[in-house]
Amino acid sequence: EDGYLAWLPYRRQETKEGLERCKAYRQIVVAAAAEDGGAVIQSAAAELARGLESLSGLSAAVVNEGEVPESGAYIQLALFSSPAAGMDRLFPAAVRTEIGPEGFTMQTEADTGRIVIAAAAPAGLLYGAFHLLRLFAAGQSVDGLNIQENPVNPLRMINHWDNMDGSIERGYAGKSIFFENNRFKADKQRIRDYARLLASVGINAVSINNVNVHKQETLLITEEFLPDVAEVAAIFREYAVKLFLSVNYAAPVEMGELPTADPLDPAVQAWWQRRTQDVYAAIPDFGGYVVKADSENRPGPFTYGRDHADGANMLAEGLEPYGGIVIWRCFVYNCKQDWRDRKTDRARAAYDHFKPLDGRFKDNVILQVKNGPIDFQVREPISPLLGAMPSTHQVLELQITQEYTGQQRHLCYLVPQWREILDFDTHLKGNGSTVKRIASGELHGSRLAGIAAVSNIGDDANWTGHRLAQANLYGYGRLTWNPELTSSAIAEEWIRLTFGNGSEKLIRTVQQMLLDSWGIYESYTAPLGVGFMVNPDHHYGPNVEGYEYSMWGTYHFADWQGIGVDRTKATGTGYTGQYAGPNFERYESLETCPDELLLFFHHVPYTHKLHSGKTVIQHIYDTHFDGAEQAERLAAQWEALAGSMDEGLHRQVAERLAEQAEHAKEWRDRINTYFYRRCGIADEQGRTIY
Ligand code: BDP
Repeated sequence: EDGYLAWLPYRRQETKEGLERCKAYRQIVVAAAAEDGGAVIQSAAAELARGLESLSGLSAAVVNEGEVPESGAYIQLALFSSPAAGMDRLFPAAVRTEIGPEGFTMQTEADTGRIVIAAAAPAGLLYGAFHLLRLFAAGQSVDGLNIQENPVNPLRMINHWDNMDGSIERGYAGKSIFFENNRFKADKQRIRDYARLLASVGINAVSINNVNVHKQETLLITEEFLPDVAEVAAIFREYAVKLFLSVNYAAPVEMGELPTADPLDPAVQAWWQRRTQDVYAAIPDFGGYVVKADSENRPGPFTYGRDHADGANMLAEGLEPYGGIVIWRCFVYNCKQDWRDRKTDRARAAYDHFKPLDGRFKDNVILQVKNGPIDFQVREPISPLLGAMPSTHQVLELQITQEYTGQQRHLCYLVPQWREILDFDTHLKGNGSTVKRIASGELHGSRLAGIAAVSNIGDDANWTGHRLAQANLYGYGRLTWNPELTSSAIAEEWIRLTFGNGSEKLIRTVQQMLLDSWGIYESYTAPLGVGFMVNPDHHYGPNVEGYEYSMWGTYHFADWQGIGVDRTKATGTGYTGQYAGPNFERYESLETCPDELLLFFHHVPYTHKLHSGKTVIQHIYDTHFDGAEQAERLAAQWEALAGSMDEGLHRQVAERLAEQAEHAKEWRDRINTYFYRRCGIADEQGRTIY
């Protein structure tokens, strides 16, 4: 089993009851006129038929109203506006007003058993169809359903960092599914299958090329490639996913058409308007542009003495007539800093650059803010910029691809981390000003809001390299739809869909492995929130001083006496001052700073006592010995599942877990040895430190 079907294999139902249920619902009726967004509704119906066919082992079909048996169960997809029988009774006005443009409601009619999925618009029917399929696949009863669902986040996006040569920046699962040899791939089947996966977890937007836009990708908005882009957009459209492109801020210059990219130059403005017009001529529902500007050597408005608002607004103007948006990234910092300068703090940069611009952005600009102030580390505080610009739209940026969390060779289920991020209280508008309320747009009443995340897929047979890393893509979608879902519930859903319901032992074991994995990874890598300690460039594996004397601004300042970055207002870089009241106080003071972030905020001696009662150095030793042991335990837990799943699938994951266990020992020894030699303090338990 190669894993290509991911969480949609729709395995034959294991129980008699489950099987009977799926057999009963093999007819799908569409009650909507063809002009009502036909393609998406067709996808919804086709998915139901395909799923039920596979779950029941019998053929299933989409039939006309007239072909439906008078009695008996079937599934009906209906827009509120459609004339289907009984709609007013099943979905009275009070219910309909609760359902947003992408939401759905679903009911089982008591007397007939008919399940009606109803929505205001086609996308809702698609999400409802996948929701119902999840229930069938999990072997749950569908009697008496009465469900109302709306996605919490308006924008639920995936960012691809794919290059047209086929490579993927920070990709750990093969090559691009979109591009090869500087062109689009001819075979689009894989893109179609990907669109299904995305829609099945509620993703509604995708950008297909890297934020670092090189020469070739600059041409994506030209006549050379727009027909291909349009073809891909059409595939996604059938699954209600909007297509975006990353653009090169200096495109007019790069393409040799203008001498400048100054956003205030009328020729530059006209250039972008013309290009944007071409894009919309090819793709009328194009989403907009994703922009990384003035960041890590990318061009931007700074070159012309302009600021980010000038830059973003210029692009926004071109998109405005078509309803398009600019997603402007806030990952802006000095990547050529002097490592000897302790006062320049990369963590401060996004807030310092963007906060003063609040209120200056056009209404079709969204700022995209990474979850932490540095760069997707296993542990970081929440970016203080999130929510700090009440008059500006923002989306939260997460990283599904495991750049710093084991690169899909180590197991690291990231949903618990994302839950923590979303549940974090910024206190910006009093208690309860959580990141999830900022992301959803609710806290500041933002029209545009949501979550974007960097993709973890490639053309590996199973999409994600590590089969269990599929749970991160699945979990990202589900959590973005509803941030109240728990990490463990999402894990269980994914396991049941992926492996079936046959073995309770398998379900519980894999669930526990997933839930433990983030903590395990954290325990054998960089300690107490200090971050990095990875090999430069590719970022895999331990290298304690890999970035310590470089220009990237990611330092830990370990010496023979202590370690950590003083980011306090009192004596350090003042970064803590970017947080609202209670968070500022909590991080500023050594007494209240949480252990797991201690070294992010404070420089302390190795003998400093944590709240746990341990010294920093003993904590480092203990967590690293323990983490390596637990990585071995993961492998053993998986081993015990041999025989309860497809052999090839079992072997593939077993190999990765074995590598992880080995590699965790290397992490343990490199970190422990480094600190032991620096400070000379022995491990209380006398374990081997080289
Ligand atoms: C870092 C990656 C780099 C990206 C950059 C970004 O190492 O490859 O280009 O973020 O987000 O995590 O732009």
